[in-house]
Amino acid sequence: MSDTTINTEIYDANGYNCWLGYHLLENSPLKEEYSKWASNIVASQEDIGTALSELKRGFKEILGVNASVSSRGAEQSSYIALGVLGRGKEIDSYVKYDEVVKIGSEGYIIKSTKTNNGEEIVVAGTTIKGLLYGVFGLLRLLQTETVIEGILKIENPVNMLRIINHWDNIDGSIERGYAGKSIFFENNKITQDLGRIRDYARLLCSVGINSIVINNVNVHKYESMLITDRYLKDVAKLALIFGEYGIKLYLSVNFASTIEIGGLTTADPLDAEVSKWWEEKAEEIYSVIPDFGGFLIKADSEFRPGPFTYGRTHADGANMLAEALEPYGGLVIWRCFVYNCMQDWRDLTTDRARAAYDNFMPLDGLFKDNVLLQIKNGPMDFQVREPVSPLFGGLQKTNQLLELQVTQEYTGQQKHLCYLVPMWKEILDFDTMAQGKDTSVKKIITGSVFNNKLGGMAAVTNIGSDLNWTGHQMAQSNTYGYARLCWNPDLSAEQITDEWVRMTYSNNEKVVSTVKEMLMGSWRTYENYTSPLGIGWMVNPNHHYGPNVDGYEYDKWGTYHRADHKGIGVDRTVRNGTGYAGQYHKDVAEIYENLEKCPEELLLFFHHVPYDYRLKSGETLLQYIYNTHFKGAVEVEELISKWKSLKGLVGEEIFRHVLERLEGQLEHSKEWRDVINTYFYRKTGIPDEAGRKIY
Ligand code: GCV
Repeated sequence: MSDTTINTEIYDANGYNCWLGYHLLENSPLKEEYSKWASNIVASQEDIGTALSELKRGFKEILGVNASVSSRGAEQSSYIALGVLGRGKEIDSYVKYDEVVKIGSEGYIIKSTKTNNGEEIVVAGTTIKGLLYGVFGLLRLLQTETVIEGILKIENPVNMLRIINHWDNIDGSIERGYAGKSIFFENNKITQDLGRIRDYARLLCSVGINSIVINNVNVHKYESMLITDRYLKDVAKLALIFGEYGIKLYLSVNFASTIEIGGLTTADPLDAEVSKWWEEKAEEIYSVIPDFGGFLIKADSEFRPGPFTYGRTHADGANMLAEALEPYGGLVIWRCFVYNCMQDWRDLTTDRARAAYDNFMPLDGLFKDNVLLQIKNGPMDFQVREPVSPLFGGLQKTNQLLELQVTQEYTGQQKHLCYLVPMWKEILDFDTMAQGKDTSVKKIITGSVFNNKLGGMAAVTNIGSDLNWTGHQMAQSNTYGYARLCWNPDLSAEQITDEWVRMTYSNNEKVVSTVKEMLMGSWRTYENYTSPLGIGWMVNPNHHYGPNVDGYEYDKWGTYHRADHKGIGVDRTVRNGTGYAGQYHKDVAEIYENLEKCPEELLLFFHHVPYDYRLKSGETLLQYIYNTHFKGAVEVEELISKWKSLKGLVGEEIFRHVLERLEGQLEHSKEWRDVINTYFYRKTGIPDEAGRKIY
């Protein structure tokens, strides 16, 4: 906790500890079982202090046990042994050879063995980081009241890079932040509240995050200075704290830093002076932060500079930076969110959806080994529903990261409950067919399908300085869920949700089933009352909150949806439209191309459809829009009554806070319903078949 003089009860009551709130198991029959071995910790390695103290803290808070620590186990009847494998027989003797070989550098084993006079539990990794993950893994089992007796659990993260991106500005503001100010920056300075940073690091580590980018991808003048001596020492302090929890720190950099802060007149990646400047910069950074992760770059996008200015490619730009970082093992993460935001949306021959693929496919295979391309999940911009980017399955010779958005820019800005794990599962499971059936996104990003050296996931965080970190306390579930999917994208949404509810609120079955139901349906509910069938946007300009069908700021003509009095939707077919559907593998393209085969939830993304078109349900398109918008608002009412049924079963303050947010959501969902329905009623003149009043 950041300040020990602050009343910790207020922190607890508001959800500051998130899923590490560690409720005391009161009536659980398992408590006694756990407590037998949890009272005696056997650990002798000197550098495992963080893992040890986390374990002790967990036992104290979950079981009420003050564990004693000793260096020998055999004397006690039951005990838990803790350590890094490969450092001598004290810990190695607990783990068999065929088990050890299955534990990767970030993996762990949790094993329970019955002995003559008790039970022996072992938690071990092959590295300190793996051991830490093991400790949090064990505590998760306790928190969710899982039987440990007889367990043999070997876990390794599926994705190599599990990254959090902050869009924090150095003045303390956060681009698309809905939970207060930055926890890193304040008034152009780096925070001195390192206690909070430490709390954050342990939260992230507990769910397996191993990389963090602390500043916004839109790097302006001041942010450029983060890689100068004005800030580097303070950045190093943050890096040290994250390092203790196995997390590497990265920085977003301005592609034109040579001009912004370097005194050069060019940022041409093929200019010798420019590459020399970056080489020296890399040397300087690594001399202060030896464990520095690397750079994240947004180039040639939304007014950010990039290699196009010099007639160079993005491979030229990325590789120049990659060469500078290579001697230190640093990585360049290069975003594919490159498009012309000044495009004229009335011009039917340009289609923003095509941009990432058109820009990056020709470069496949031209990037250095320490470059990764970071690709947004969809071709547009984190809309409530989009198809998966065709770069997944398209790119084969390039390291790739999937970029998701945890912060709810277009999904209710943490004023609305919108649990995104079900959406992310669909994205990860999407079959690109690139190498026949079962070439899913989740496989591609591990690097295993195309033998890429690096891969993983990144997401824009929803974290800020609010006491509960995420504004809407329930939005913590999105942070948790994202991280758990990075660790293992095969986990089901149900399991992740179950864990989160149990760890955050309680193991009370009514709480578990009710909150799970609320979370699992909330994305669909949000979609119901907002933008239908993949058409996207429909938001107010700039801040992107609230309904405005023609409002998207980059389309001042209000034409992106191609709505007129007869129909709506964008024809992206190869046959008649923008040709975007043809960017997918032919088996997928064929489905999107074909009006009858196209998944209905993406109908308007791929096709221009008349309002009287009949959907599979038998409803006309127009009636579907009316129906879902009425339904969405009703579903929010149901969310409220579900939550109210938990009064007395969750903490009072959290109960009040969530209820308040849900009531706000109800008002806004009605506004959405009315604005969207009225828009289409006015366009078509056709009333609702059920005779409901459209305002
Ligand atoms: C950081 C969208 C957001 C921008 C964001 C951009 C990006 O356009 O509205 O705020 O900029 O995506 O991902 O770079």
